[in-house]
Amino acid sequence: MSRRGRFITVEGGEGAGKSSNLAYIRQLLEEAGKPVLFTREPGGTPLGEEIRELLLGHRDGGMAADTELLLMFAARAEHLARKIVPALAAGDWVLCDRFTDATYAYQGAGRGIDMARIRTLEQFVQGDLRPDLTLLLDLPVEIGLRRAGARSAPDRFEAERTGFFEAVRNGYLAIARAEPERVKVVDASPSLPEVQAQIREVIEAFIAQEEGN
Ligand code: Z5A
Repeated sequence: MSRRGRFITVEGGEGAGKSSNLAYIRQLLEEAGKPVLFTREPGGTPLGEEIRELLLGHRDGGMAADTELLLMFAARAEHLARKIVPALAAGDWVLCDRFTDATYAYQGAGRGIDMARIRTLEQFVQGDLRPDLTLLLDLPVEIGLRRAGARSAPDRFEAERTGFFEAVRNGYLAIARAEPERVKVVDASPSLPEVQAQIREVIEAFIAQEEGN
C-alpha cells in the first residue's frame, strides 16, 4: 500500500485523559499543517459503531473473551478497509483513539488471551500496517479510576475490578518497553497543562523527524 499519511494512536487505561487530550493533539497537528482524520476504536465506521455498542453494552453475563476479541478485530477490519487505509493513501494523517495495543492490553494482559493468538489476528487483519507513533497516557490505576468515577456511570469495561486494570496498565507498559521508538509514554498523573506540555514535546519531535525524512 502506498502510505503518504502518518498513523498516530493514543492509548491509556481508565481515566487516563484520552478524550481530554485528543483535541489538543489534533490542534497541534493542524497547526503544523497536517490534514487530520480523527477516529476511534472500537468504532469509526457505521458498522464499527454498532459493534462498539455490543462490546460496551451493559448486558447480563457480558460475553466470552474470544467473542470480545473477534468483535474488536471485526470492527478493526471494517475501520481499516473503509477509513484508515484510504485516508493514509490520500495523504491524511490519521489520529485514532485506541487501536491494537488496546487489544494486547485489555484482551491479552487483562483477560489473559494468549498474545500469540492476538498477533495472528493482527497480521491477518492489518498485514504490515502498524501505527507510526503511539502516545501512551500512563497513570496509577487508583488515580485513573477516581477520575473516571467522577465523570460518568461505568460501561462494561469500566465496571471491571482493580486487578484487571493493573494488568491492563502493565500490558501497555510492556509494549512501551518493547517498542520505545514507536510508543512514547506520557505521565498522565499531573495537571492537564503539564500533561499537554509532555504531549507537545512528543508531537513536535515526531513532526520534525518525519519532515527530516
Ligand atoms: N477496548 C478493548 O478492550 N480492546 C480494544 O482493542 C479496544 C478498546 C480498541 C472503550 O474505549 C473501551 O474499549 C475501553 C477499552 C476497550 N474500555 N475501557 N475502559 P474508550 O476509549 O471509548 O473508553 P475510555 O477508556 O473510557 O476513554 P475516554 O472516554 O477517552 O476516557 P479517559 O481516557 O478516561 O479520558 P477523559 O474522559 O478525558 O478523562 C477522565 C476524567 O479525568 C475527566 O473527568 C477529565 O476531566 C479528567 N482528567 C483528564 N485529565 C486530567 C488531569 N490531567 N488532571 C485531572 N483530571 C483530569
